Amino acid sequence: MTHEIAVIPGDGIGQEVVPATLEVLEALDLDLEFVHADAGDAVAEETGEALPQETYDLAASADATLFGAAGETAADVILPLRNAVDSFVNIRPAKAYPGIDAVRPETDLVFLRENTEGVYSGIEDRLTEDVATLTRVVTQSASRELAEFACEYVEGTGRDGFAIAHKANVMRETDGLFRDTVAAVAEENGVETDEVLIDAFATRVCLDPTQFDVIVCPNLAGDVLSDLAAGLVGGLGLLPSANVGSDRGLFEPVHGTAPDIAGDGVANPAATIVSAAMMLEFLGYEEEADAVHDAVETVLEEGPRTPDLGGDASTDDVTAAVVDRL
Ligand code: GGG
Repeated sequence: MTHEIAVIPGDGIGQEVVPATLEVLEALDLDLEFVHADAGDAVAEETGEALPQETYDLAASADATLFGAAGETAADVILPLRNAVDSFVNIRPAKAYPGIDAVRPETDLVFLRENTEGVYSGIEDRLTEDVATLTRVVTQSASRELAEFACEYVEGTGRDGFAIAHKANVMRETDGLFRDTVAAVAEENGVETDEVLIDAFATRVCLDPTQFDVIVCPNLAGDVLSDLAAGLVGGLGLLPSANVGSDRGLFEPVHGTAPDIAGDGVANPAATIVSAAMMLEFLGYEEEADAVHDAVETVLEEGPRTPDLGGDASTDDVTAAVVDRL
C-alpha cells in the first residue's frame, strides 16, 4: 500500500533539513509517495497567505506530513497544520546520544505535550495601546485525550508511569482542571503518576534528569521545557517530534528556522531524520524506523558532525553518512 507523505519544508533551515531527510527516506526504497507543498514566511510575503488552502488540505488528507520549521508566521502555519492532522499530542523525546558532549549525558526524557489549546489557543486581543490580553483555554476533553494517550504510551513502552507538570498553584482553574483530569485518567487506568510544578521541574531536571522519565504537560510548558531539555543533551539539532492524531501525524524537528545559519548548508539534519523515523514507526515500518534511528546514532557517535555539535561537516556530509550507514 502506498503511503502519501505531505512534505512541507517551511522556512529557514527547514529548506535544508527536509530535503536531507527525503534523501534518507528515498534510500529505504519504501512505497512512499512524496507530495510537496509550501507554507511559511516566504509564501506569506509572495501571496499574503502563510498557509495556502491546498497545503492545509494536503496535510489533512495525506497519511503523514513531514514538516521543517516555521518562522514569524508560526502561529499561522504550524498550529493550523497540527489541527489539520487532528493532533492532540506532541511527543518530544529528549535523549542524550553516546559520544555527544552533553551537559547531562544521563538524560532520557519524553515530553507528552498537550497540542490543541492552553495559551496556544490563539485567542489574543489588543484592548488599548497599553493593554493586550490572552485567553488560556483548557478543556477536560483535551486533557482526557492526552492522558489516555499517555497511559497507553507508558504501558506500550514498558515505563513505570508519568509525571504531570503543571502550575495549578497559580493557574488554579486551568492547570487545576488539567492536573485533576490527567491524574483521574491515570488512576482509572492504574498508571502511577507524580506531580511537579513547572518551575520546580526546570530546576530539578537540570540538576538530575534521571528523576524524570515521561512528562505530561500543557502546551506552552511542553514547548519550553523540551527546549530546555535540548540544552541538556547537546542542543536543538537533536530533538525530534511527532504530532500524533487518531489517523494522521505530522513529524517535525523541535527546532525552528535558525535564521543565523539558514542558507549556510551546515544545519544539523539529525532531528528531522529522527522525526522521519518516528513517522515510519507511525506508518508501521518499524524495522526501517529502527534502522534509521541506529544509523543516526552511529553517525552522531562516530561523526561527521555539524558545527552545533563541535564538528565542521555540512548537512550533506551528515546526510550522506546516514545513508551510507543504512
Ligand atoms: N519545527 C518546529 C518549529 O517550527 N518551531 C517553531 C515554533 O515556534 N514552534 C512552536 C511550537 O512548536 O508550538
